[in-house]
Amino acid sequence: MNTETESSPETYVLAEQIKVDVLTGLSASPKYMHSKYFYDTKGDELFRQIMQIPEYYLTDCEMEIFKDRCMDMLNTLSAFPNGFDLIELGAGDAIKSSELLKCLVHNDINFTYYPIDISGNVIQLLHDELPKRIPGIDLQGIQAEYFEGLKEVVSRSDRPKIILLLGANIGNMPPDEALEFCTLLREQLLEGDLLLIGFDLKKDPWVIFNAYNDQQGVTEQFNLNLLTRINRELAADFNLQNFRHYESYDPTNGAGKSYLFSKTNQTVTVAGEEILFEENECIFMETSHKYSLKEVDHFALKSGFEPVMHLMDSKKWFTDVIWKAV
Ligand code: AVJ
Repeated sequence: MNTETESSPETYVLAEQIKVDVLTGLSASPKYMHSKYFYDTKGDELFRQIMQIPEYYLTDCEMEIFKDRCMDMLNTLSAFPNGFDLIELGAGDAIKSSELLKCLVHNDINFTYYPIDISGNVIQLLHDELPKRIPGIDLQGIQAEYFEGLKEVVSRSDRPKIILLLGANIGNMPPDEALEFCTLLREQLLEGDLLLIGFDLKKDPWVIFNAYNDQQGVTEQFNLNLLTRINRELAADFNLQNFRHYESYDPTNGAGKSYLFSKTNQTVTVAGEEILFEENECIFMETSHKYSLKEVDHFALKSGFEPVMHLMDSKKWFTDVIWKAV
């Protein structure tokens, strides 16, 4: 499955959607884009590179949690004697969740793993690779957005659900949207179902700033790649040399934001429409919101969950929490 070359009905809908979203965002003031569109094949690869750069601590911290604490997770997660569905929203390469999956399989826990990802490329890779890494795994990948995919699983199976939302993916939403997201998620679940969710924590603001403003410039390439994608998919003519990345982090509220700004006055054509940029005008590309532990607990209670467990890395920079639907 490859969203760029396939011409199935779903791909057509996706193509229409990206066009509407991009034109809406570029006609707004300030201009913005949806960060979900970062992840085409090249974007997936650039994000894998981001996870390797020294400044991007999030992956290492969460990996440490999954390497060290799987048995603790397992005790809480294996509370369903007749098995469960383990649904990972935004599975990506599933490296972190693989630690947990291995642990569950080795302990003969009865479950089906449903990785859901917007990238068909990612789902294909998981189907090729995961059964080799974790023999015996019951795997059903779904290419979809989060709720679409979740509804699909609910229609296929009525077993209890455990949702994984790792990698601070929830950080891509501003707090009010994130809260609404958790509330909607809760509505898809039954009492007793579980959610294991990662939040990047507030910390030394320079550490956060540097994670999104790396020396090698991979984050800039990651942002610029969305313009390349738009050039290809929406017959646009962005000149990448005319845009630069800018990052901001506000330690008073935890809001990390990334932008591309126009280096000059210019006109760009996107899907037949002319978009004017003034010198230094910004496109708001992505939110990466940071929380305190207290805010995380508050989120659980406000969205219909009860916090069951907090797991943290040794630096206390990142947390994976387990919430129970009440
Ligand atoms: C995939 C949303 C967790 O916000 O940290 C990394 C994406 N963007 N560097 C994040 C990202 C720039 C990442 N998430």
